[in-house]
Amino acid sequence: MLLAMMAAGCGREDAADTATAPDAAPAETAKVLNVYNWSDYIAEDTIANFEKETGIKVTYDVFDSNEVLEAKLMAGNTGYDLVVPSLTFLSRQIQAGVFLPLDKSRLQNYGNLDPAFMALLAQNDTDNTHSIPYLWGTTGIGYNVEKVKEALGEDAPTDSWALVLEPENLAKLKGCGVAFLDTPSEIIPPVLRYLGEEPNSFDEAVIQKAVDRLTELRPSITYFHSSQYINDLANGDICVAVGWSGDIIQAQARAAEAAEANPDKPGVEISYVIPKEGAPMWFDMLAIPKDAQNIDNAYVFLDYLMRPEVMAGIQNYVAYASANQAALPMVDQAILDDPGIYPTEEAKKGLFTLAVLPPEVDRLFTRHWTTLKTGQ
Ligand code: SPD
Repeated sequence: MLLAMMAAGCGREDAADTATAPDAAPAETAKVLNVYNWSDYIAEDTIANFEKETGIKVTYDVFDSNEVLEAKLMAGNTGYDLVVPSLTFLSRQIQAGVFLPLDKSRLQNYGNLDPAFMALLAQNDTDNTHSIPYLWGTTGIGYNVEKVKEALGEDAPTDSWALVLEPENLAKLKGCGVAFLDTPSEIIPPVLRYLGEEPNSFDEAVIQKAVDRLTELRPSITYFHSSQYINDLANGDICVAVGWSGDIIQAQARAAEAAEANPDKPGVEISYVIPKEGAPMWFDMLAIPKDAQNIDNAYVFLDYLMRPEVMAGIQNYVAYASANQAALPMVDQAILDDPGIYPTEEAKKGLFTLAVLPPEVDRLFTRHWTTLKTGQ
């Protein structure tokens, strides 16, 4: 199922161009929409084009961690009409009754979504009742090719988690700057996988092994942050980041643009790798909170996002994969061919999804994470 879903060209021949003008919002609805999405996760013109076409004014706020979004959702009254949790977080938020069931008859472009993908996602959102897939990606390693070579030599293990999870390697990279995502739910599983353990283990003793390794690595980690690494990699301020696929590919693009603009300055070459031991893959989902105030407008925006040309424009800008099969013919060939965005058959074998964490494991992760970051 996973493999079929990730075939870059899947369903391309069948892709129907179902682009349509969005429904106009009913006259009594305020022409506003409040969206809460991940940072660096939409094209420059997506919102402006939507506002121009519909007259709906969008307030667009950003976050960079599921934990932050979840805290708001669980507290209620977020003020948002559309939010974008990752699938595993969405799953427990559904259990908590946070989202509105979607009326698919209001989404004319729903048929653009790949059915194989939808079946996979239905494992966490039964019958795809509450959510629509936005973008998906992997968690891997971004690195500055030149600086890593300088620090670790020609044989640097750039295809392996050993690059960042072996303390002696990370100690050598410390001088040029190391960033890790600031989220235990994304970091503990790949550390466990590298250590030969079940990445989604809920066993305290097994989790402790990852924590011990991270504690050993801690003196070499410059910072934990889930978005700052894009610019820092692009500017050469750090040389390695454990981060999200598209974000690192955005760093690559920003570095290339800077090099073009300043041909006299030495350029920065960034690579993204899905380590050979395997890596997390994840799906970010669009959902409407139950207490949303502008539900009609949220539907109009959801349908707009599912138009092939809109989704392809987003993908071409943020370098992530989508589940919109009708968009594929409009996605740049460079994106479709990039193994960091659409993984190779070999890489797909090692990808794993993240588990929905029970509350006690979630609390354990948070406790370990605080100690790791603050030393207390
Ligand atoms: N800059 C946008 C990154 C989006 C990452 N989504 C993360 C999902 C993690 N499970």
